[in-house]
Amino acid sequence: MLKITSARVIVTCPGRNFVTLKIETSDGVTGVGDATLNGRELAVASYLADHVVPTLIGRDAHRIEDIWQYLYRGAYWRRGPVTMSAIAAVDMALWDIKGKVAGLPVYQLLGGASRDNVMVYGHANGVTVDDTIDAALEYRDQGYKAIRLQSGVPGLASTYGVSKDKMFYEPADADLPTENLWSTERYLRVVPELFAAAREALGPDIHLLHDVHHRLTPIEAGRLGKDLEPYRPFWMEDAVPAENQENFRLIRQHTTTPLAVGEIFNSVWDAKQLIQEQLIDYIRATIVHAGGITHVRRIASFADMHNVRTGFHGATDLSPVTMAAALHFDLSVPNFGIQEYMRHTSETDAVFPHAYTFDRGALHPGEAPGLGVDIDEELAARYPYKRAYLPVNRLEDGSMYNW
Ligand code: EZ4
Ligand code: CO
Repeated sequence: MLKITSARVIVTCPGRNFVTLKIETSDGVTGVGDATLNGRELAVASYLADHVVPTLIGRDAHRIEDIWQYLYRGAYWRRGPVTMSAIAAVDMALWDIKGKVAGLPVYQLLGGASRDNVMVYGHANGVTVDDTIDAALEYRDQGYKAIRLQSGVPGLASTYGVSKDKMFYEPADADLPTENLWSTERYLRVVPELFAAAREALGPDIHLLHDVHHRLTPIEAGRLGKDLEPYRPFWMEDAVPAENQENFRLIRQHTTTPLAVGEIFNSVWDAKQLIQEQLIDYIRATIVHAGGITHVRRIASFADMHNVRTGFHGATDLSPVTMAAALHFDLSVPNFGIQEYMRHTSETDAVFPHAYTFDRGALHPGEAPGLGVDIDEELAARYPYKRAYLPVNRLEDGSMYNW
């Protein structure tokens, strides 16, 4: 038995906030897990420190599945982003420990590599269509095979996905939520223009992606999907909020543009109908917000049975610990589609030294035992938590809308 002797929650802000769990065992082997929930970080930190950690001490770190079930069923209150991020952190740390004890990278424990490396997509954005195309050309020159395109919308001061900084995009940018304005009509005019220009500038071989970020109704999404069809997008993401999974039927009836959804899902139940009825093509549920490696394995196997592939979330609020875990998973899972990749700042990379590497549009998790990522606690302590919120969104008449 490999006893869990301690578990610490570390909150740090090397440019942005991260919540990390570090588990220690009787043999001195340690593991790390990510528990970051953007804009609600301290809720998960408390869930872990106050309610999960006391129940972990003395348990066998090797019993990953049993501990997962203990934390999920044993809480009585199932699911939800706070609970599932906390469970994910424990789960990632235990896989890290198991890999270190075995002397193997986690992808080997998951069945070994199904591919040579993990195709990622980068984020090209700009205030205008032309700026966005310039940014996309830079990504292509760096070797990216897939690029997400987001441009500003004429008449709107700011919108999701458009950054002041070309290298980094960080939406949680203020200690109280920033207010954005939204107009569906203006937006629906600009996106087809953006894709027409991008196809022309980038040629037929580059995969082009777009994130609607929950802004449309199903019929509007159907129309946008149809308008984009001539430019062969890789996917249209989060076209509508997905509380109502049936909404995707209507979108499907109107377009052959592939659909991706799920970065805010916490469990397989959030996607059950979407997957079972093949209403989507890519599931974006990711390790940290959907219960860890143990649970995304279930989601991915269920998706595989229905010809749905993975396309995990990989924005900057997913720490290098989640990125490492995702890459081990992506390398091994049979029905992999693509992995999102937004570069972390050098401050973040220094706090989380990692074995994964980028080469011409693809990432590889590396061969270090476990997840191949750690947290430099001394350095982390130099960056205290700083409250930061995601923006909120309003329509032009002042009504609250989805951000
Ligand atoms: O807005 O991760 O596809 N990526 C995204 C992200 C999300 C942030 C929210 O924390 O939609 O940019
Ligand atoms: Co998204």
